[in-house]
Amino acid sequence: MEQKPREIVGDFYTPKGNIAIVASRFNEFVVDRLVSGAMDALVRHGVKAGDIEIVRVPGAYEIPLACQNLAQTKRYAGIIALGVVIRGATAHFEYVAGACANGVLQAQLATNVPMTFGVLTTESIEQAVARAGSTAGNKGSEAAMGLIEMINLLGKIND
Ligand code: INI
Repeated sequence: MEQKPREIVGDFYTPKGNIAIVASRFNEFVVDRLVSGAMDALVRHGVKAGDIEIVRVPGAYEIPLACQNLAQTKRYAGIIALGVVIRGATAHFEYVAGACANGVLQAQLATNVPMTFGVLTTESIEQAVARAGSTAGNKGSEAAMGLIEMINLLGKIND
């Protein structure tokens, strides 16, 4: 009889445990739309609003350290990083955006707590608005969906 490989895939059932959203205050009016998108996706997948904590940091550069400290408390099943970095707004775009992306990656690898990256890195504020719930979807809800999938995938891998 032909054998098939066993496939391990994360699903979108309600994940167990608390979820933290780390959101930067820089470009807050756009970040808030990402937060709304993430909350909406989590709640519509059965996560109770009371099991979600929103943690505010000054800018995207500060996101990784907050993620790492939250993960170290072991109180969270997963963490969503949300922010907006706009190239035109700063000469050190690469440093802020790169440090944020690298830092979140390092924090999740160091703590083994899944983290997803909903930090927009765009050329303009218009592009950011488009990706925060208008013409180009909502990267906050995408980050929330990615987190649910990763929490459930890691649950299956470690079962
Ligand atoms: N932080 C952002 O989140 N987005 C930006 O576009 C941005 N710009 O343009 O500079 C930004 N800078 C602040 C940075 O994240 C830190 O908060 C600051 O450098 C203090 O460490």
